[in-house]
Amino acid sequence: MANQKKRTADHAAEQMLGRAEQLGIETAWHRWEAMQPQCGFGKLGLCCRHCNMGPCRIDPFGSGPKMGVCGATADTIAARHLVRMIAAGTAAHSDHGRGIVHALHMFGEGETVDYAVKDEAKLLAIAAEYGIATKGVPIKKVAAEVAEAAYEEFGRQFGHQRFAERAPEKRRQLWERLGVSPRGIDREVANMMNITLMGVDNDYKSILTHGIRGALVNGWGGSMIATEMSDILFGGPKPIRASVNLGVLREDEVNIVVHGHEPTLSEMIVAAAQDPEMIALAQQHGAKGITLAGICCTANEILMRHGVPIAGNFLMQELAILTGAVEAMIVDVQCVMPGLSEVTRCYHTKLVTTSPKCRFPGTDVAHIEFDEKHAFETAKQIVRLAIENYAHRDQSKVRIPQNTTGLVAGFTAENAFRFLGGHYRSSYRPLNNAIIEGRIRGLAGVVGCNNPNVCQDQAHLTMTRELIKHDVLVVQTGCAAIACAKDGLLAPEGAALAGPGLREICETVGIPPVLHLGACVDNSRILVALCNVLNEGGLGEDLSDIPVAGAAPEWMSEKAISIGFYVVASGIYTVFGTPHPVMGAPNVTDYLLRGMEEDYGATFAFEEDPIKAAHLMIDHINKKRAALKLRPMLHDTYAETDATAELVGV
Ligand code: SF4
Ligand code: MSK
Repeated sequence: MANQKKRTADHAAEQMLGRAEQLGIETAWHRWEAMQPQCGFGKLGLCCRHCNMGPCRIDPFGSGPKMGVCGATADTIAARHLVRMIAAGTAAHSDHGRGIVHALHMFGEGETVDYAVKDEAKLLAIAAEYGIATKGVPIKKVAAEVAEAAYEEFGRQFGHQRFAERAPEKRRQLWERLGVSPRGIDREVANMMNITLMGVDNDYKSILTHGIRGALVNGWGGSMIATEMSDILFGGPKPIRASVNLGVLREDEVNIVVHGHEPTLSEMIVAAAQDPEMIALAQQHGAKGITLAGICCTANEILMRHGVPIAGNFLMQELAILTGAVEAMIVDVQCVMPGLSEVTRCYHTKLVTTSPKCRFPGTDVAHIEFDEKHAFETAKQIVRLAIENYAHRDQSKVRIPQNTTGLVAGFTAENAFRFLGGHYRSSYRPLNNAIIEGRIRGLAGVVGCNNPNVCQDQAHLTMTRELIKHDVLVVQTGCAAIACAKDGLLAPEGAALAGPGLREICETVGIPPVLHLGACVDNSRILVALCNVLNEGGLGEDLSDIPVAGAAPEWMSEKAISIGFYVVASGIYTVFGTPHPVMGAPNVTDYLLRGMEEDYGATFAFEEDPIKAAHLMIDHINKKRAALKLRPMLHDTYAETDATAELVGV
């Protein structure tokens, strides 16, 4: 296979792809290449299978059909499909949140001894926000009541999400006016599925409006609940050092990789892997110890709370198995590739599914169902299985790339920007002042997945380097954060690549120029952080006033579509790398790229070139700076050097 360089910017991934080809093992990259050319109708959003009169497809260019059998136009078809993507993304993040609430409730009711409240201050703060009395009330009872109040957000029949009240007054009024204040979580998901049924909503703009409300219920509901309840149960993250990339796996230890999203499982696996009984058992089996590493957002969850190393991001799940050194890959839900079982069949690696929501066909995948009541025992059972599998490892097949990079993770809306003021000025004031005075140009959130349709990590790295070079402080979540961690941008030394204003601040305070804010659900931390920026004063009255932009340069998941919509509907301009599947629908495309400005004060942009995308973001940030009448940048590198950027990793 030619052109390996273009498949990934990561040298460890490149080595493992070579290994895959040597052994004739297929990965997502190979399957993507075999899939070319991919369906043009699908890419443009012009095919529909919503009823049995179809499937239908619209001919965007020639004299073929311009309507489905039912009469649906390109705009109706594309809008319906996009909103079903939002529904899936919102459902995924929100069900994750529901799982954490369930664990908190079980703790409160005394039904599990494996979980406890690790952040009492946050529990009390959320209780106050929910209007729950706490004075003299035992902590377990408070936990149960907070969990019950959070459950109500899912089934809410009246009013709107309580966390949506965190949004600035102006934004909430706008949402009310446009009819998109997010109501009950389950209601919004059901509503999106209903209105996109054949013969319900046929007006593209009305369909999109339902979708926007369904996305807002994710950002200001399901995801925010997931983040807040996780902090209560597992502790609010604090800055912590760790390392990343496949080199974190050890030749002489039992390697366990945990992959998926929900920390209820991964937290227990961390505890089990550190249990002296388990370590002794590993030694009895001839290993020096146990190495636990993560993939995808589960990796981010246990990285930010425990410093557990990360093996890689989304596209590296199969490559981790290809090292030949993984005794067990433990998965729960989301972003778990069906192709994993094919790769594990070539090795001794045991694939362990743990959720009734995520099963694989066949008998060679172990299913050990995880529940909150027996959480630690189940985690130990899984770790034991991995240890016993060490004897089956064929050392002649082991190839672990030696690549690792250091990083600092564990920033939150509560702690991230306080570091800018050091211990003595613990507020958002230093951040706001740095923006106002022109040392920091603005903020950017670069988030999202990997996708073999672009060179792995390259867009994340190129865009992020370009942004920090021009004094934009970047925050990240998900696989984007892992990509930049592998490149060293999440280490304090990454400040050497920042523009003069940002570099000076990072070096003074000792933070990286790119802050890791957690998993995909933790994009809610970015919303809260931006509300704190507004509350601090001096940068406008609404989220759309702040010099900030978002991006998902390598998006893959439907969750990214849901995130994108709640971010734009919150007033933040957002650039996606590859377009949403709507480009064959002229009115839908026009609304996303232009029309949303009038309604929400922000739009999407689609730009595959990460340098051009970064410049779109910087131009937007500059426009917002000008509207706020902020001072010119102290050192305006952008004006001087905007043509000098280069793609990273080719
Ligand atoms: Fe075709 Fe309309 Fe049925 Fe879609 S809903 S498959 S466009 S007939
Ligand atoms: S894990 S949703 S590939 S960021 Fe959250 Fe990564 Fe995207 Fe999954």
